[in-house]
Amino acid sequence: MNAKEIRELFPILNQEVNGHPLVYLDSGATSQKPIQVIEAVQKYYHYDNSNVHRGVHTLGTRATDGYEGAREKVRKFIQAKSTEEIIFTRGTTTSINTVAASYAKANLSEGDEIVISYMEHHSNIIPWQQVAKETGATLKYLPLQEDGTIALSDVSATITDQTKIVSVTLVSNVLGVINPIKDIAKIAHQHGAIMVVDAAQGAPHLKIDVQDLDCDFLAFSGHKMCGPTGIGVLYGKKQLLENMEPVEFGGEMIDFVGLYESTWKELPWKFEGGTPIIAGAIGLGAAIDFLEEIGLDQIEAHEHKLAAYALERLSEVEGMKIFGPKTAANRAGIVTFNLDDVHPHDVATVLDAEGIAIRAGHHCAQPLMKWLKQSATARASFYLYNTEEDIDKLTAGLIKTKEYFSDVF
Ligand code: 7TS
Repeated sequence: MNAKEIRELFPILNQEVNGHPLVYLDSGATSQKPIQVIEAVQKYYHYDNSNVHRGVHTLGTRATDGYEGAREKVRKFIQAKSTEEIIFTRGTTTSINTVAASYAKANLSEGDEIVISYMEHHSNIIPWQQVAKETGATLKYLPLQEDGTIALSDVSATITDQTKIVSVTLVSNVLGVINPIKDIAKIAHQHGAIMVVDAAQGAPHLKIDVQDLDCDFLAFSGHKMCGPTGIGVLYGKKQLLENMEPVEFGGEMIDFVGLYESTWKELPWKFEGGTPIIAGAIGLGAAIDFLEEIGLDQIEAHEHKLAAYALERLSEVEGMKIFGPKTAANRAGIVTFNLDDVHPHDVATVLDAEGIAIRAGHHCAQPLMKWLKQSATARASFYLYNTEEDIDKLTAGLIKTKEYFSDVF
């Protein structure tokens, strides 16, 4: 299937916005959903809706099978050893907060270090700031090279025997950089630290093998990979999860409840307090089926091609400044830029009038904006349904924006 045929499977893309066919270039914020995912969620509510793990009735069994079936799909998708290692959460943010609140607060104390990088999303910064405040641990940043990439020599120089947690994004949501997680994990482990991976921008676009990466925790969100909002995943190595306390307490996660003491269910359910996100998990399972049918290799190659094409076309626009690596090598389908003195919000507004959706702002990465010496940037992010024609329209829209603002000033 080519990108045009894939696009046909996304009903939302078949519409006009402000009198122009929609060009959606904001998949980094959230992806659109194919008909298969929409129908899977609809079918669940239409025929199977029930609570899980409790009913002996038929609908309860169907809902449980759908929910637990989705867990197995996730396990296979990231090559985890066991479904005990797959915890459903609300998304990447909740997954990272779970590691911070449970593992980190129990295992860190004064003198310990947490290492993250300058390119992290706020969701992979603030939980660690909080851990540092509460435990007395020190938060350290991996520096970036001039093109925004991380050098392994800097990783080796930053991680020490005092480092207990290293948490880095697989793909930057601003620079599009793909980080050498496997190598970073190796260095972390040599110092006895654990490796946490923010895969919010990685899981939708790259084949992930948690055993090959040898990461200890990995977090991602369903909504950025064709699935519904409100569902995400925390992968954790069984041995670590077994020794961690739950973060949420209540129904679903207990084994026995006494008046003053209770015991927890086994993995993964001890981390899933309350009625879980059943429809979300089923939708995520359908999204995984969809992505695997197309093939993660094909998706990655397609985005890589689009990134290379976008770098080439956008460079034609006068006054264009593109951030991150100059070539598409080691880049996912994200291109962030600024156009001379035109504020990125103005760029996004003019493009919107042309039916083109991009993101403008700090992209929840204010430390990175500081490093880039920008208060805000514009970002185009691509997915499997985007085409070179979309990038041609973006380029034309940016030339128009530039002309418009040159006339104004
Ligand atoms: N980590 C990265 C690298 C992200 O890009 C995002 C969301 C998150 C974590 C948080 O994911 P959530 O699903 O829990 O919200 N990034 C973006 C973005 O780039 N634009 O909007 C959301």
